[in-house]
Amino acid sequence: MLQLFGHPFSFYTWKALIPLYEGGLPFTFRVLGPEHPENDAELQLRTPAGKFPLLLDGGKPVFEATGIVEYLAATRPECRTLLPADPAAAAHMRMLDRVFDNYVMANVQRVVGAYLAAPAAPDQAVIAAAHKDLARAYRWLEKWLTEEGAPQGVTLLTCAAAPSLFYADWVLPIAPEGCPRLATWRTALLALPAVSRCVDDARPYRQWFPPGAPNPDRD
Ligand SMILES: N[C@@H](CCC(=O)N[C@@H](CS)C(=O)NCC(=O)O)C(=O)O
Repeated sequence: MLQLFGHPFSFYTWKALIPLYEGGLPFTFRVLGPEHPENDAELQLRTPAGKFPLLLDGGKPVFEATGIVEYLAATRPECRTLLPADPAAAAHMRMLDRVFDNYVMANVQRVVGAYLAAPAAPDQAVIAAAHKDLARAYRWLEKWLTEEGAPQGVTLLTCAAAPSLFYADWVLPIAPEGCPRLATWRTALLALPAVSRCVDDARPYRQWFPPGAPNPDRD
């Protein structure tokens, strides 16, 4: 039986949950938090940095969200289509996966980090720099979508893009006037059953989002 260590509100946990849900794979969700100290103890023991998600397949630990998606694609027939069979297409998808972690999610984390460090007076210079870099990533993604079109199916790209664009839009809204394709793609991603399940399961925790969650009537 697979075991996933993570939290329903964590974007990198979503990245691992999406392929599990999409593939209909049975797993035990070992939620992290003060109510389950034993889960945190095991996470600390099994991972190099204590970061989540962590997947346990029997006794085998698999960490880094992308590593988990890759592992599921390699070991579970239900997940084989997460990566293209063609090696060049797979390499292209892996490159795009890095764009979402390094230039979308990392900038969301910079803003979140500024609020965690000083909730009442977050460093405005840090926030402005993160917004600038995020806006640049949005422009690049809009151009990419114009050239290549919105990706189809549930793949590694879905696992990377859906959580990062979900939270990025909370930090710096993706303006439909400036980035219409990106805004439309985000909406389409959130409508995928595996993704909407993550969004719904995270609703009770929205007040935890350090910069403040948007109006509850929009995702
Ligand atoms: N590179 C890691 C990043 C994971 C990560 O930053 N996870 C966050 C939760 S979304 C975390 O563990 N935060 C707690 C910490 O940094 O101690 C991955 O892709 O899995």
